[in-house]
Amino acid sequence: MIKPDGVQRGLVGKIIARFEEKGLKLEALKFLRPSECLLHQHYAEHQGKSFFEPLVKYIQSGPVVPMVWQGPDAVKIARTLIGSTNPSQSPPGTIRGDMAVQTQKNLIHGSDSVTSAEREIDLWFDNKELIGWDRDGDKWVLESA
Ligand code: IDP
Repeated sequence: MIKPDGVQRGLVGKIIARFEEKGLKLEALKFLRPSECLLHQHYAEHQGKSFFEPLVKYIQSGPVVPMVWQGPDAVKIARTLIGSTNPSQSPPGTIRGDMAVQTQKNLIHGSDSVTSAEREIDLWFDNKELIGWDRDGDKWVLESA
């Protein structure tokens, strides 16, 4: 999910390009202002931490771009493309390493496991919004296509 700082800074296209260029396949995307209730569920694991309320307020401060990217090892690949939570410890070449400075405004959220990805996809999308499609170029990206 591209956070409000990514949208406000006009980085949506650049961030999406990183995932497309890597070879992951876009399965769903939308543009919305998330409710407080949705964010409380999304960040449930951080409830009670000092940064929780400021984090929810910041994510609610503007529209965000939730997306679903699909592919072999997609969660691992996406986390590598995104970089470390703290952009100052994120190497050049990563989204956070190249385009962000501090931990809270680190541009993008990425699911940290397949289980969280399934939970988060369910929170942010209806089943009918997930678009299954055949990508012609997959034979040049995937071993098995
Ligand atoms: P992640 O986004 O890299 O998976 P998490 O630990 O799940 O990192 O934290 C969720 C989000 O909460 C971070 O991306 C960041 O925006 C914010 N956050 C985490 N730790 C801090 C902190 O110590 N100060 C301010 N914001 C934080």
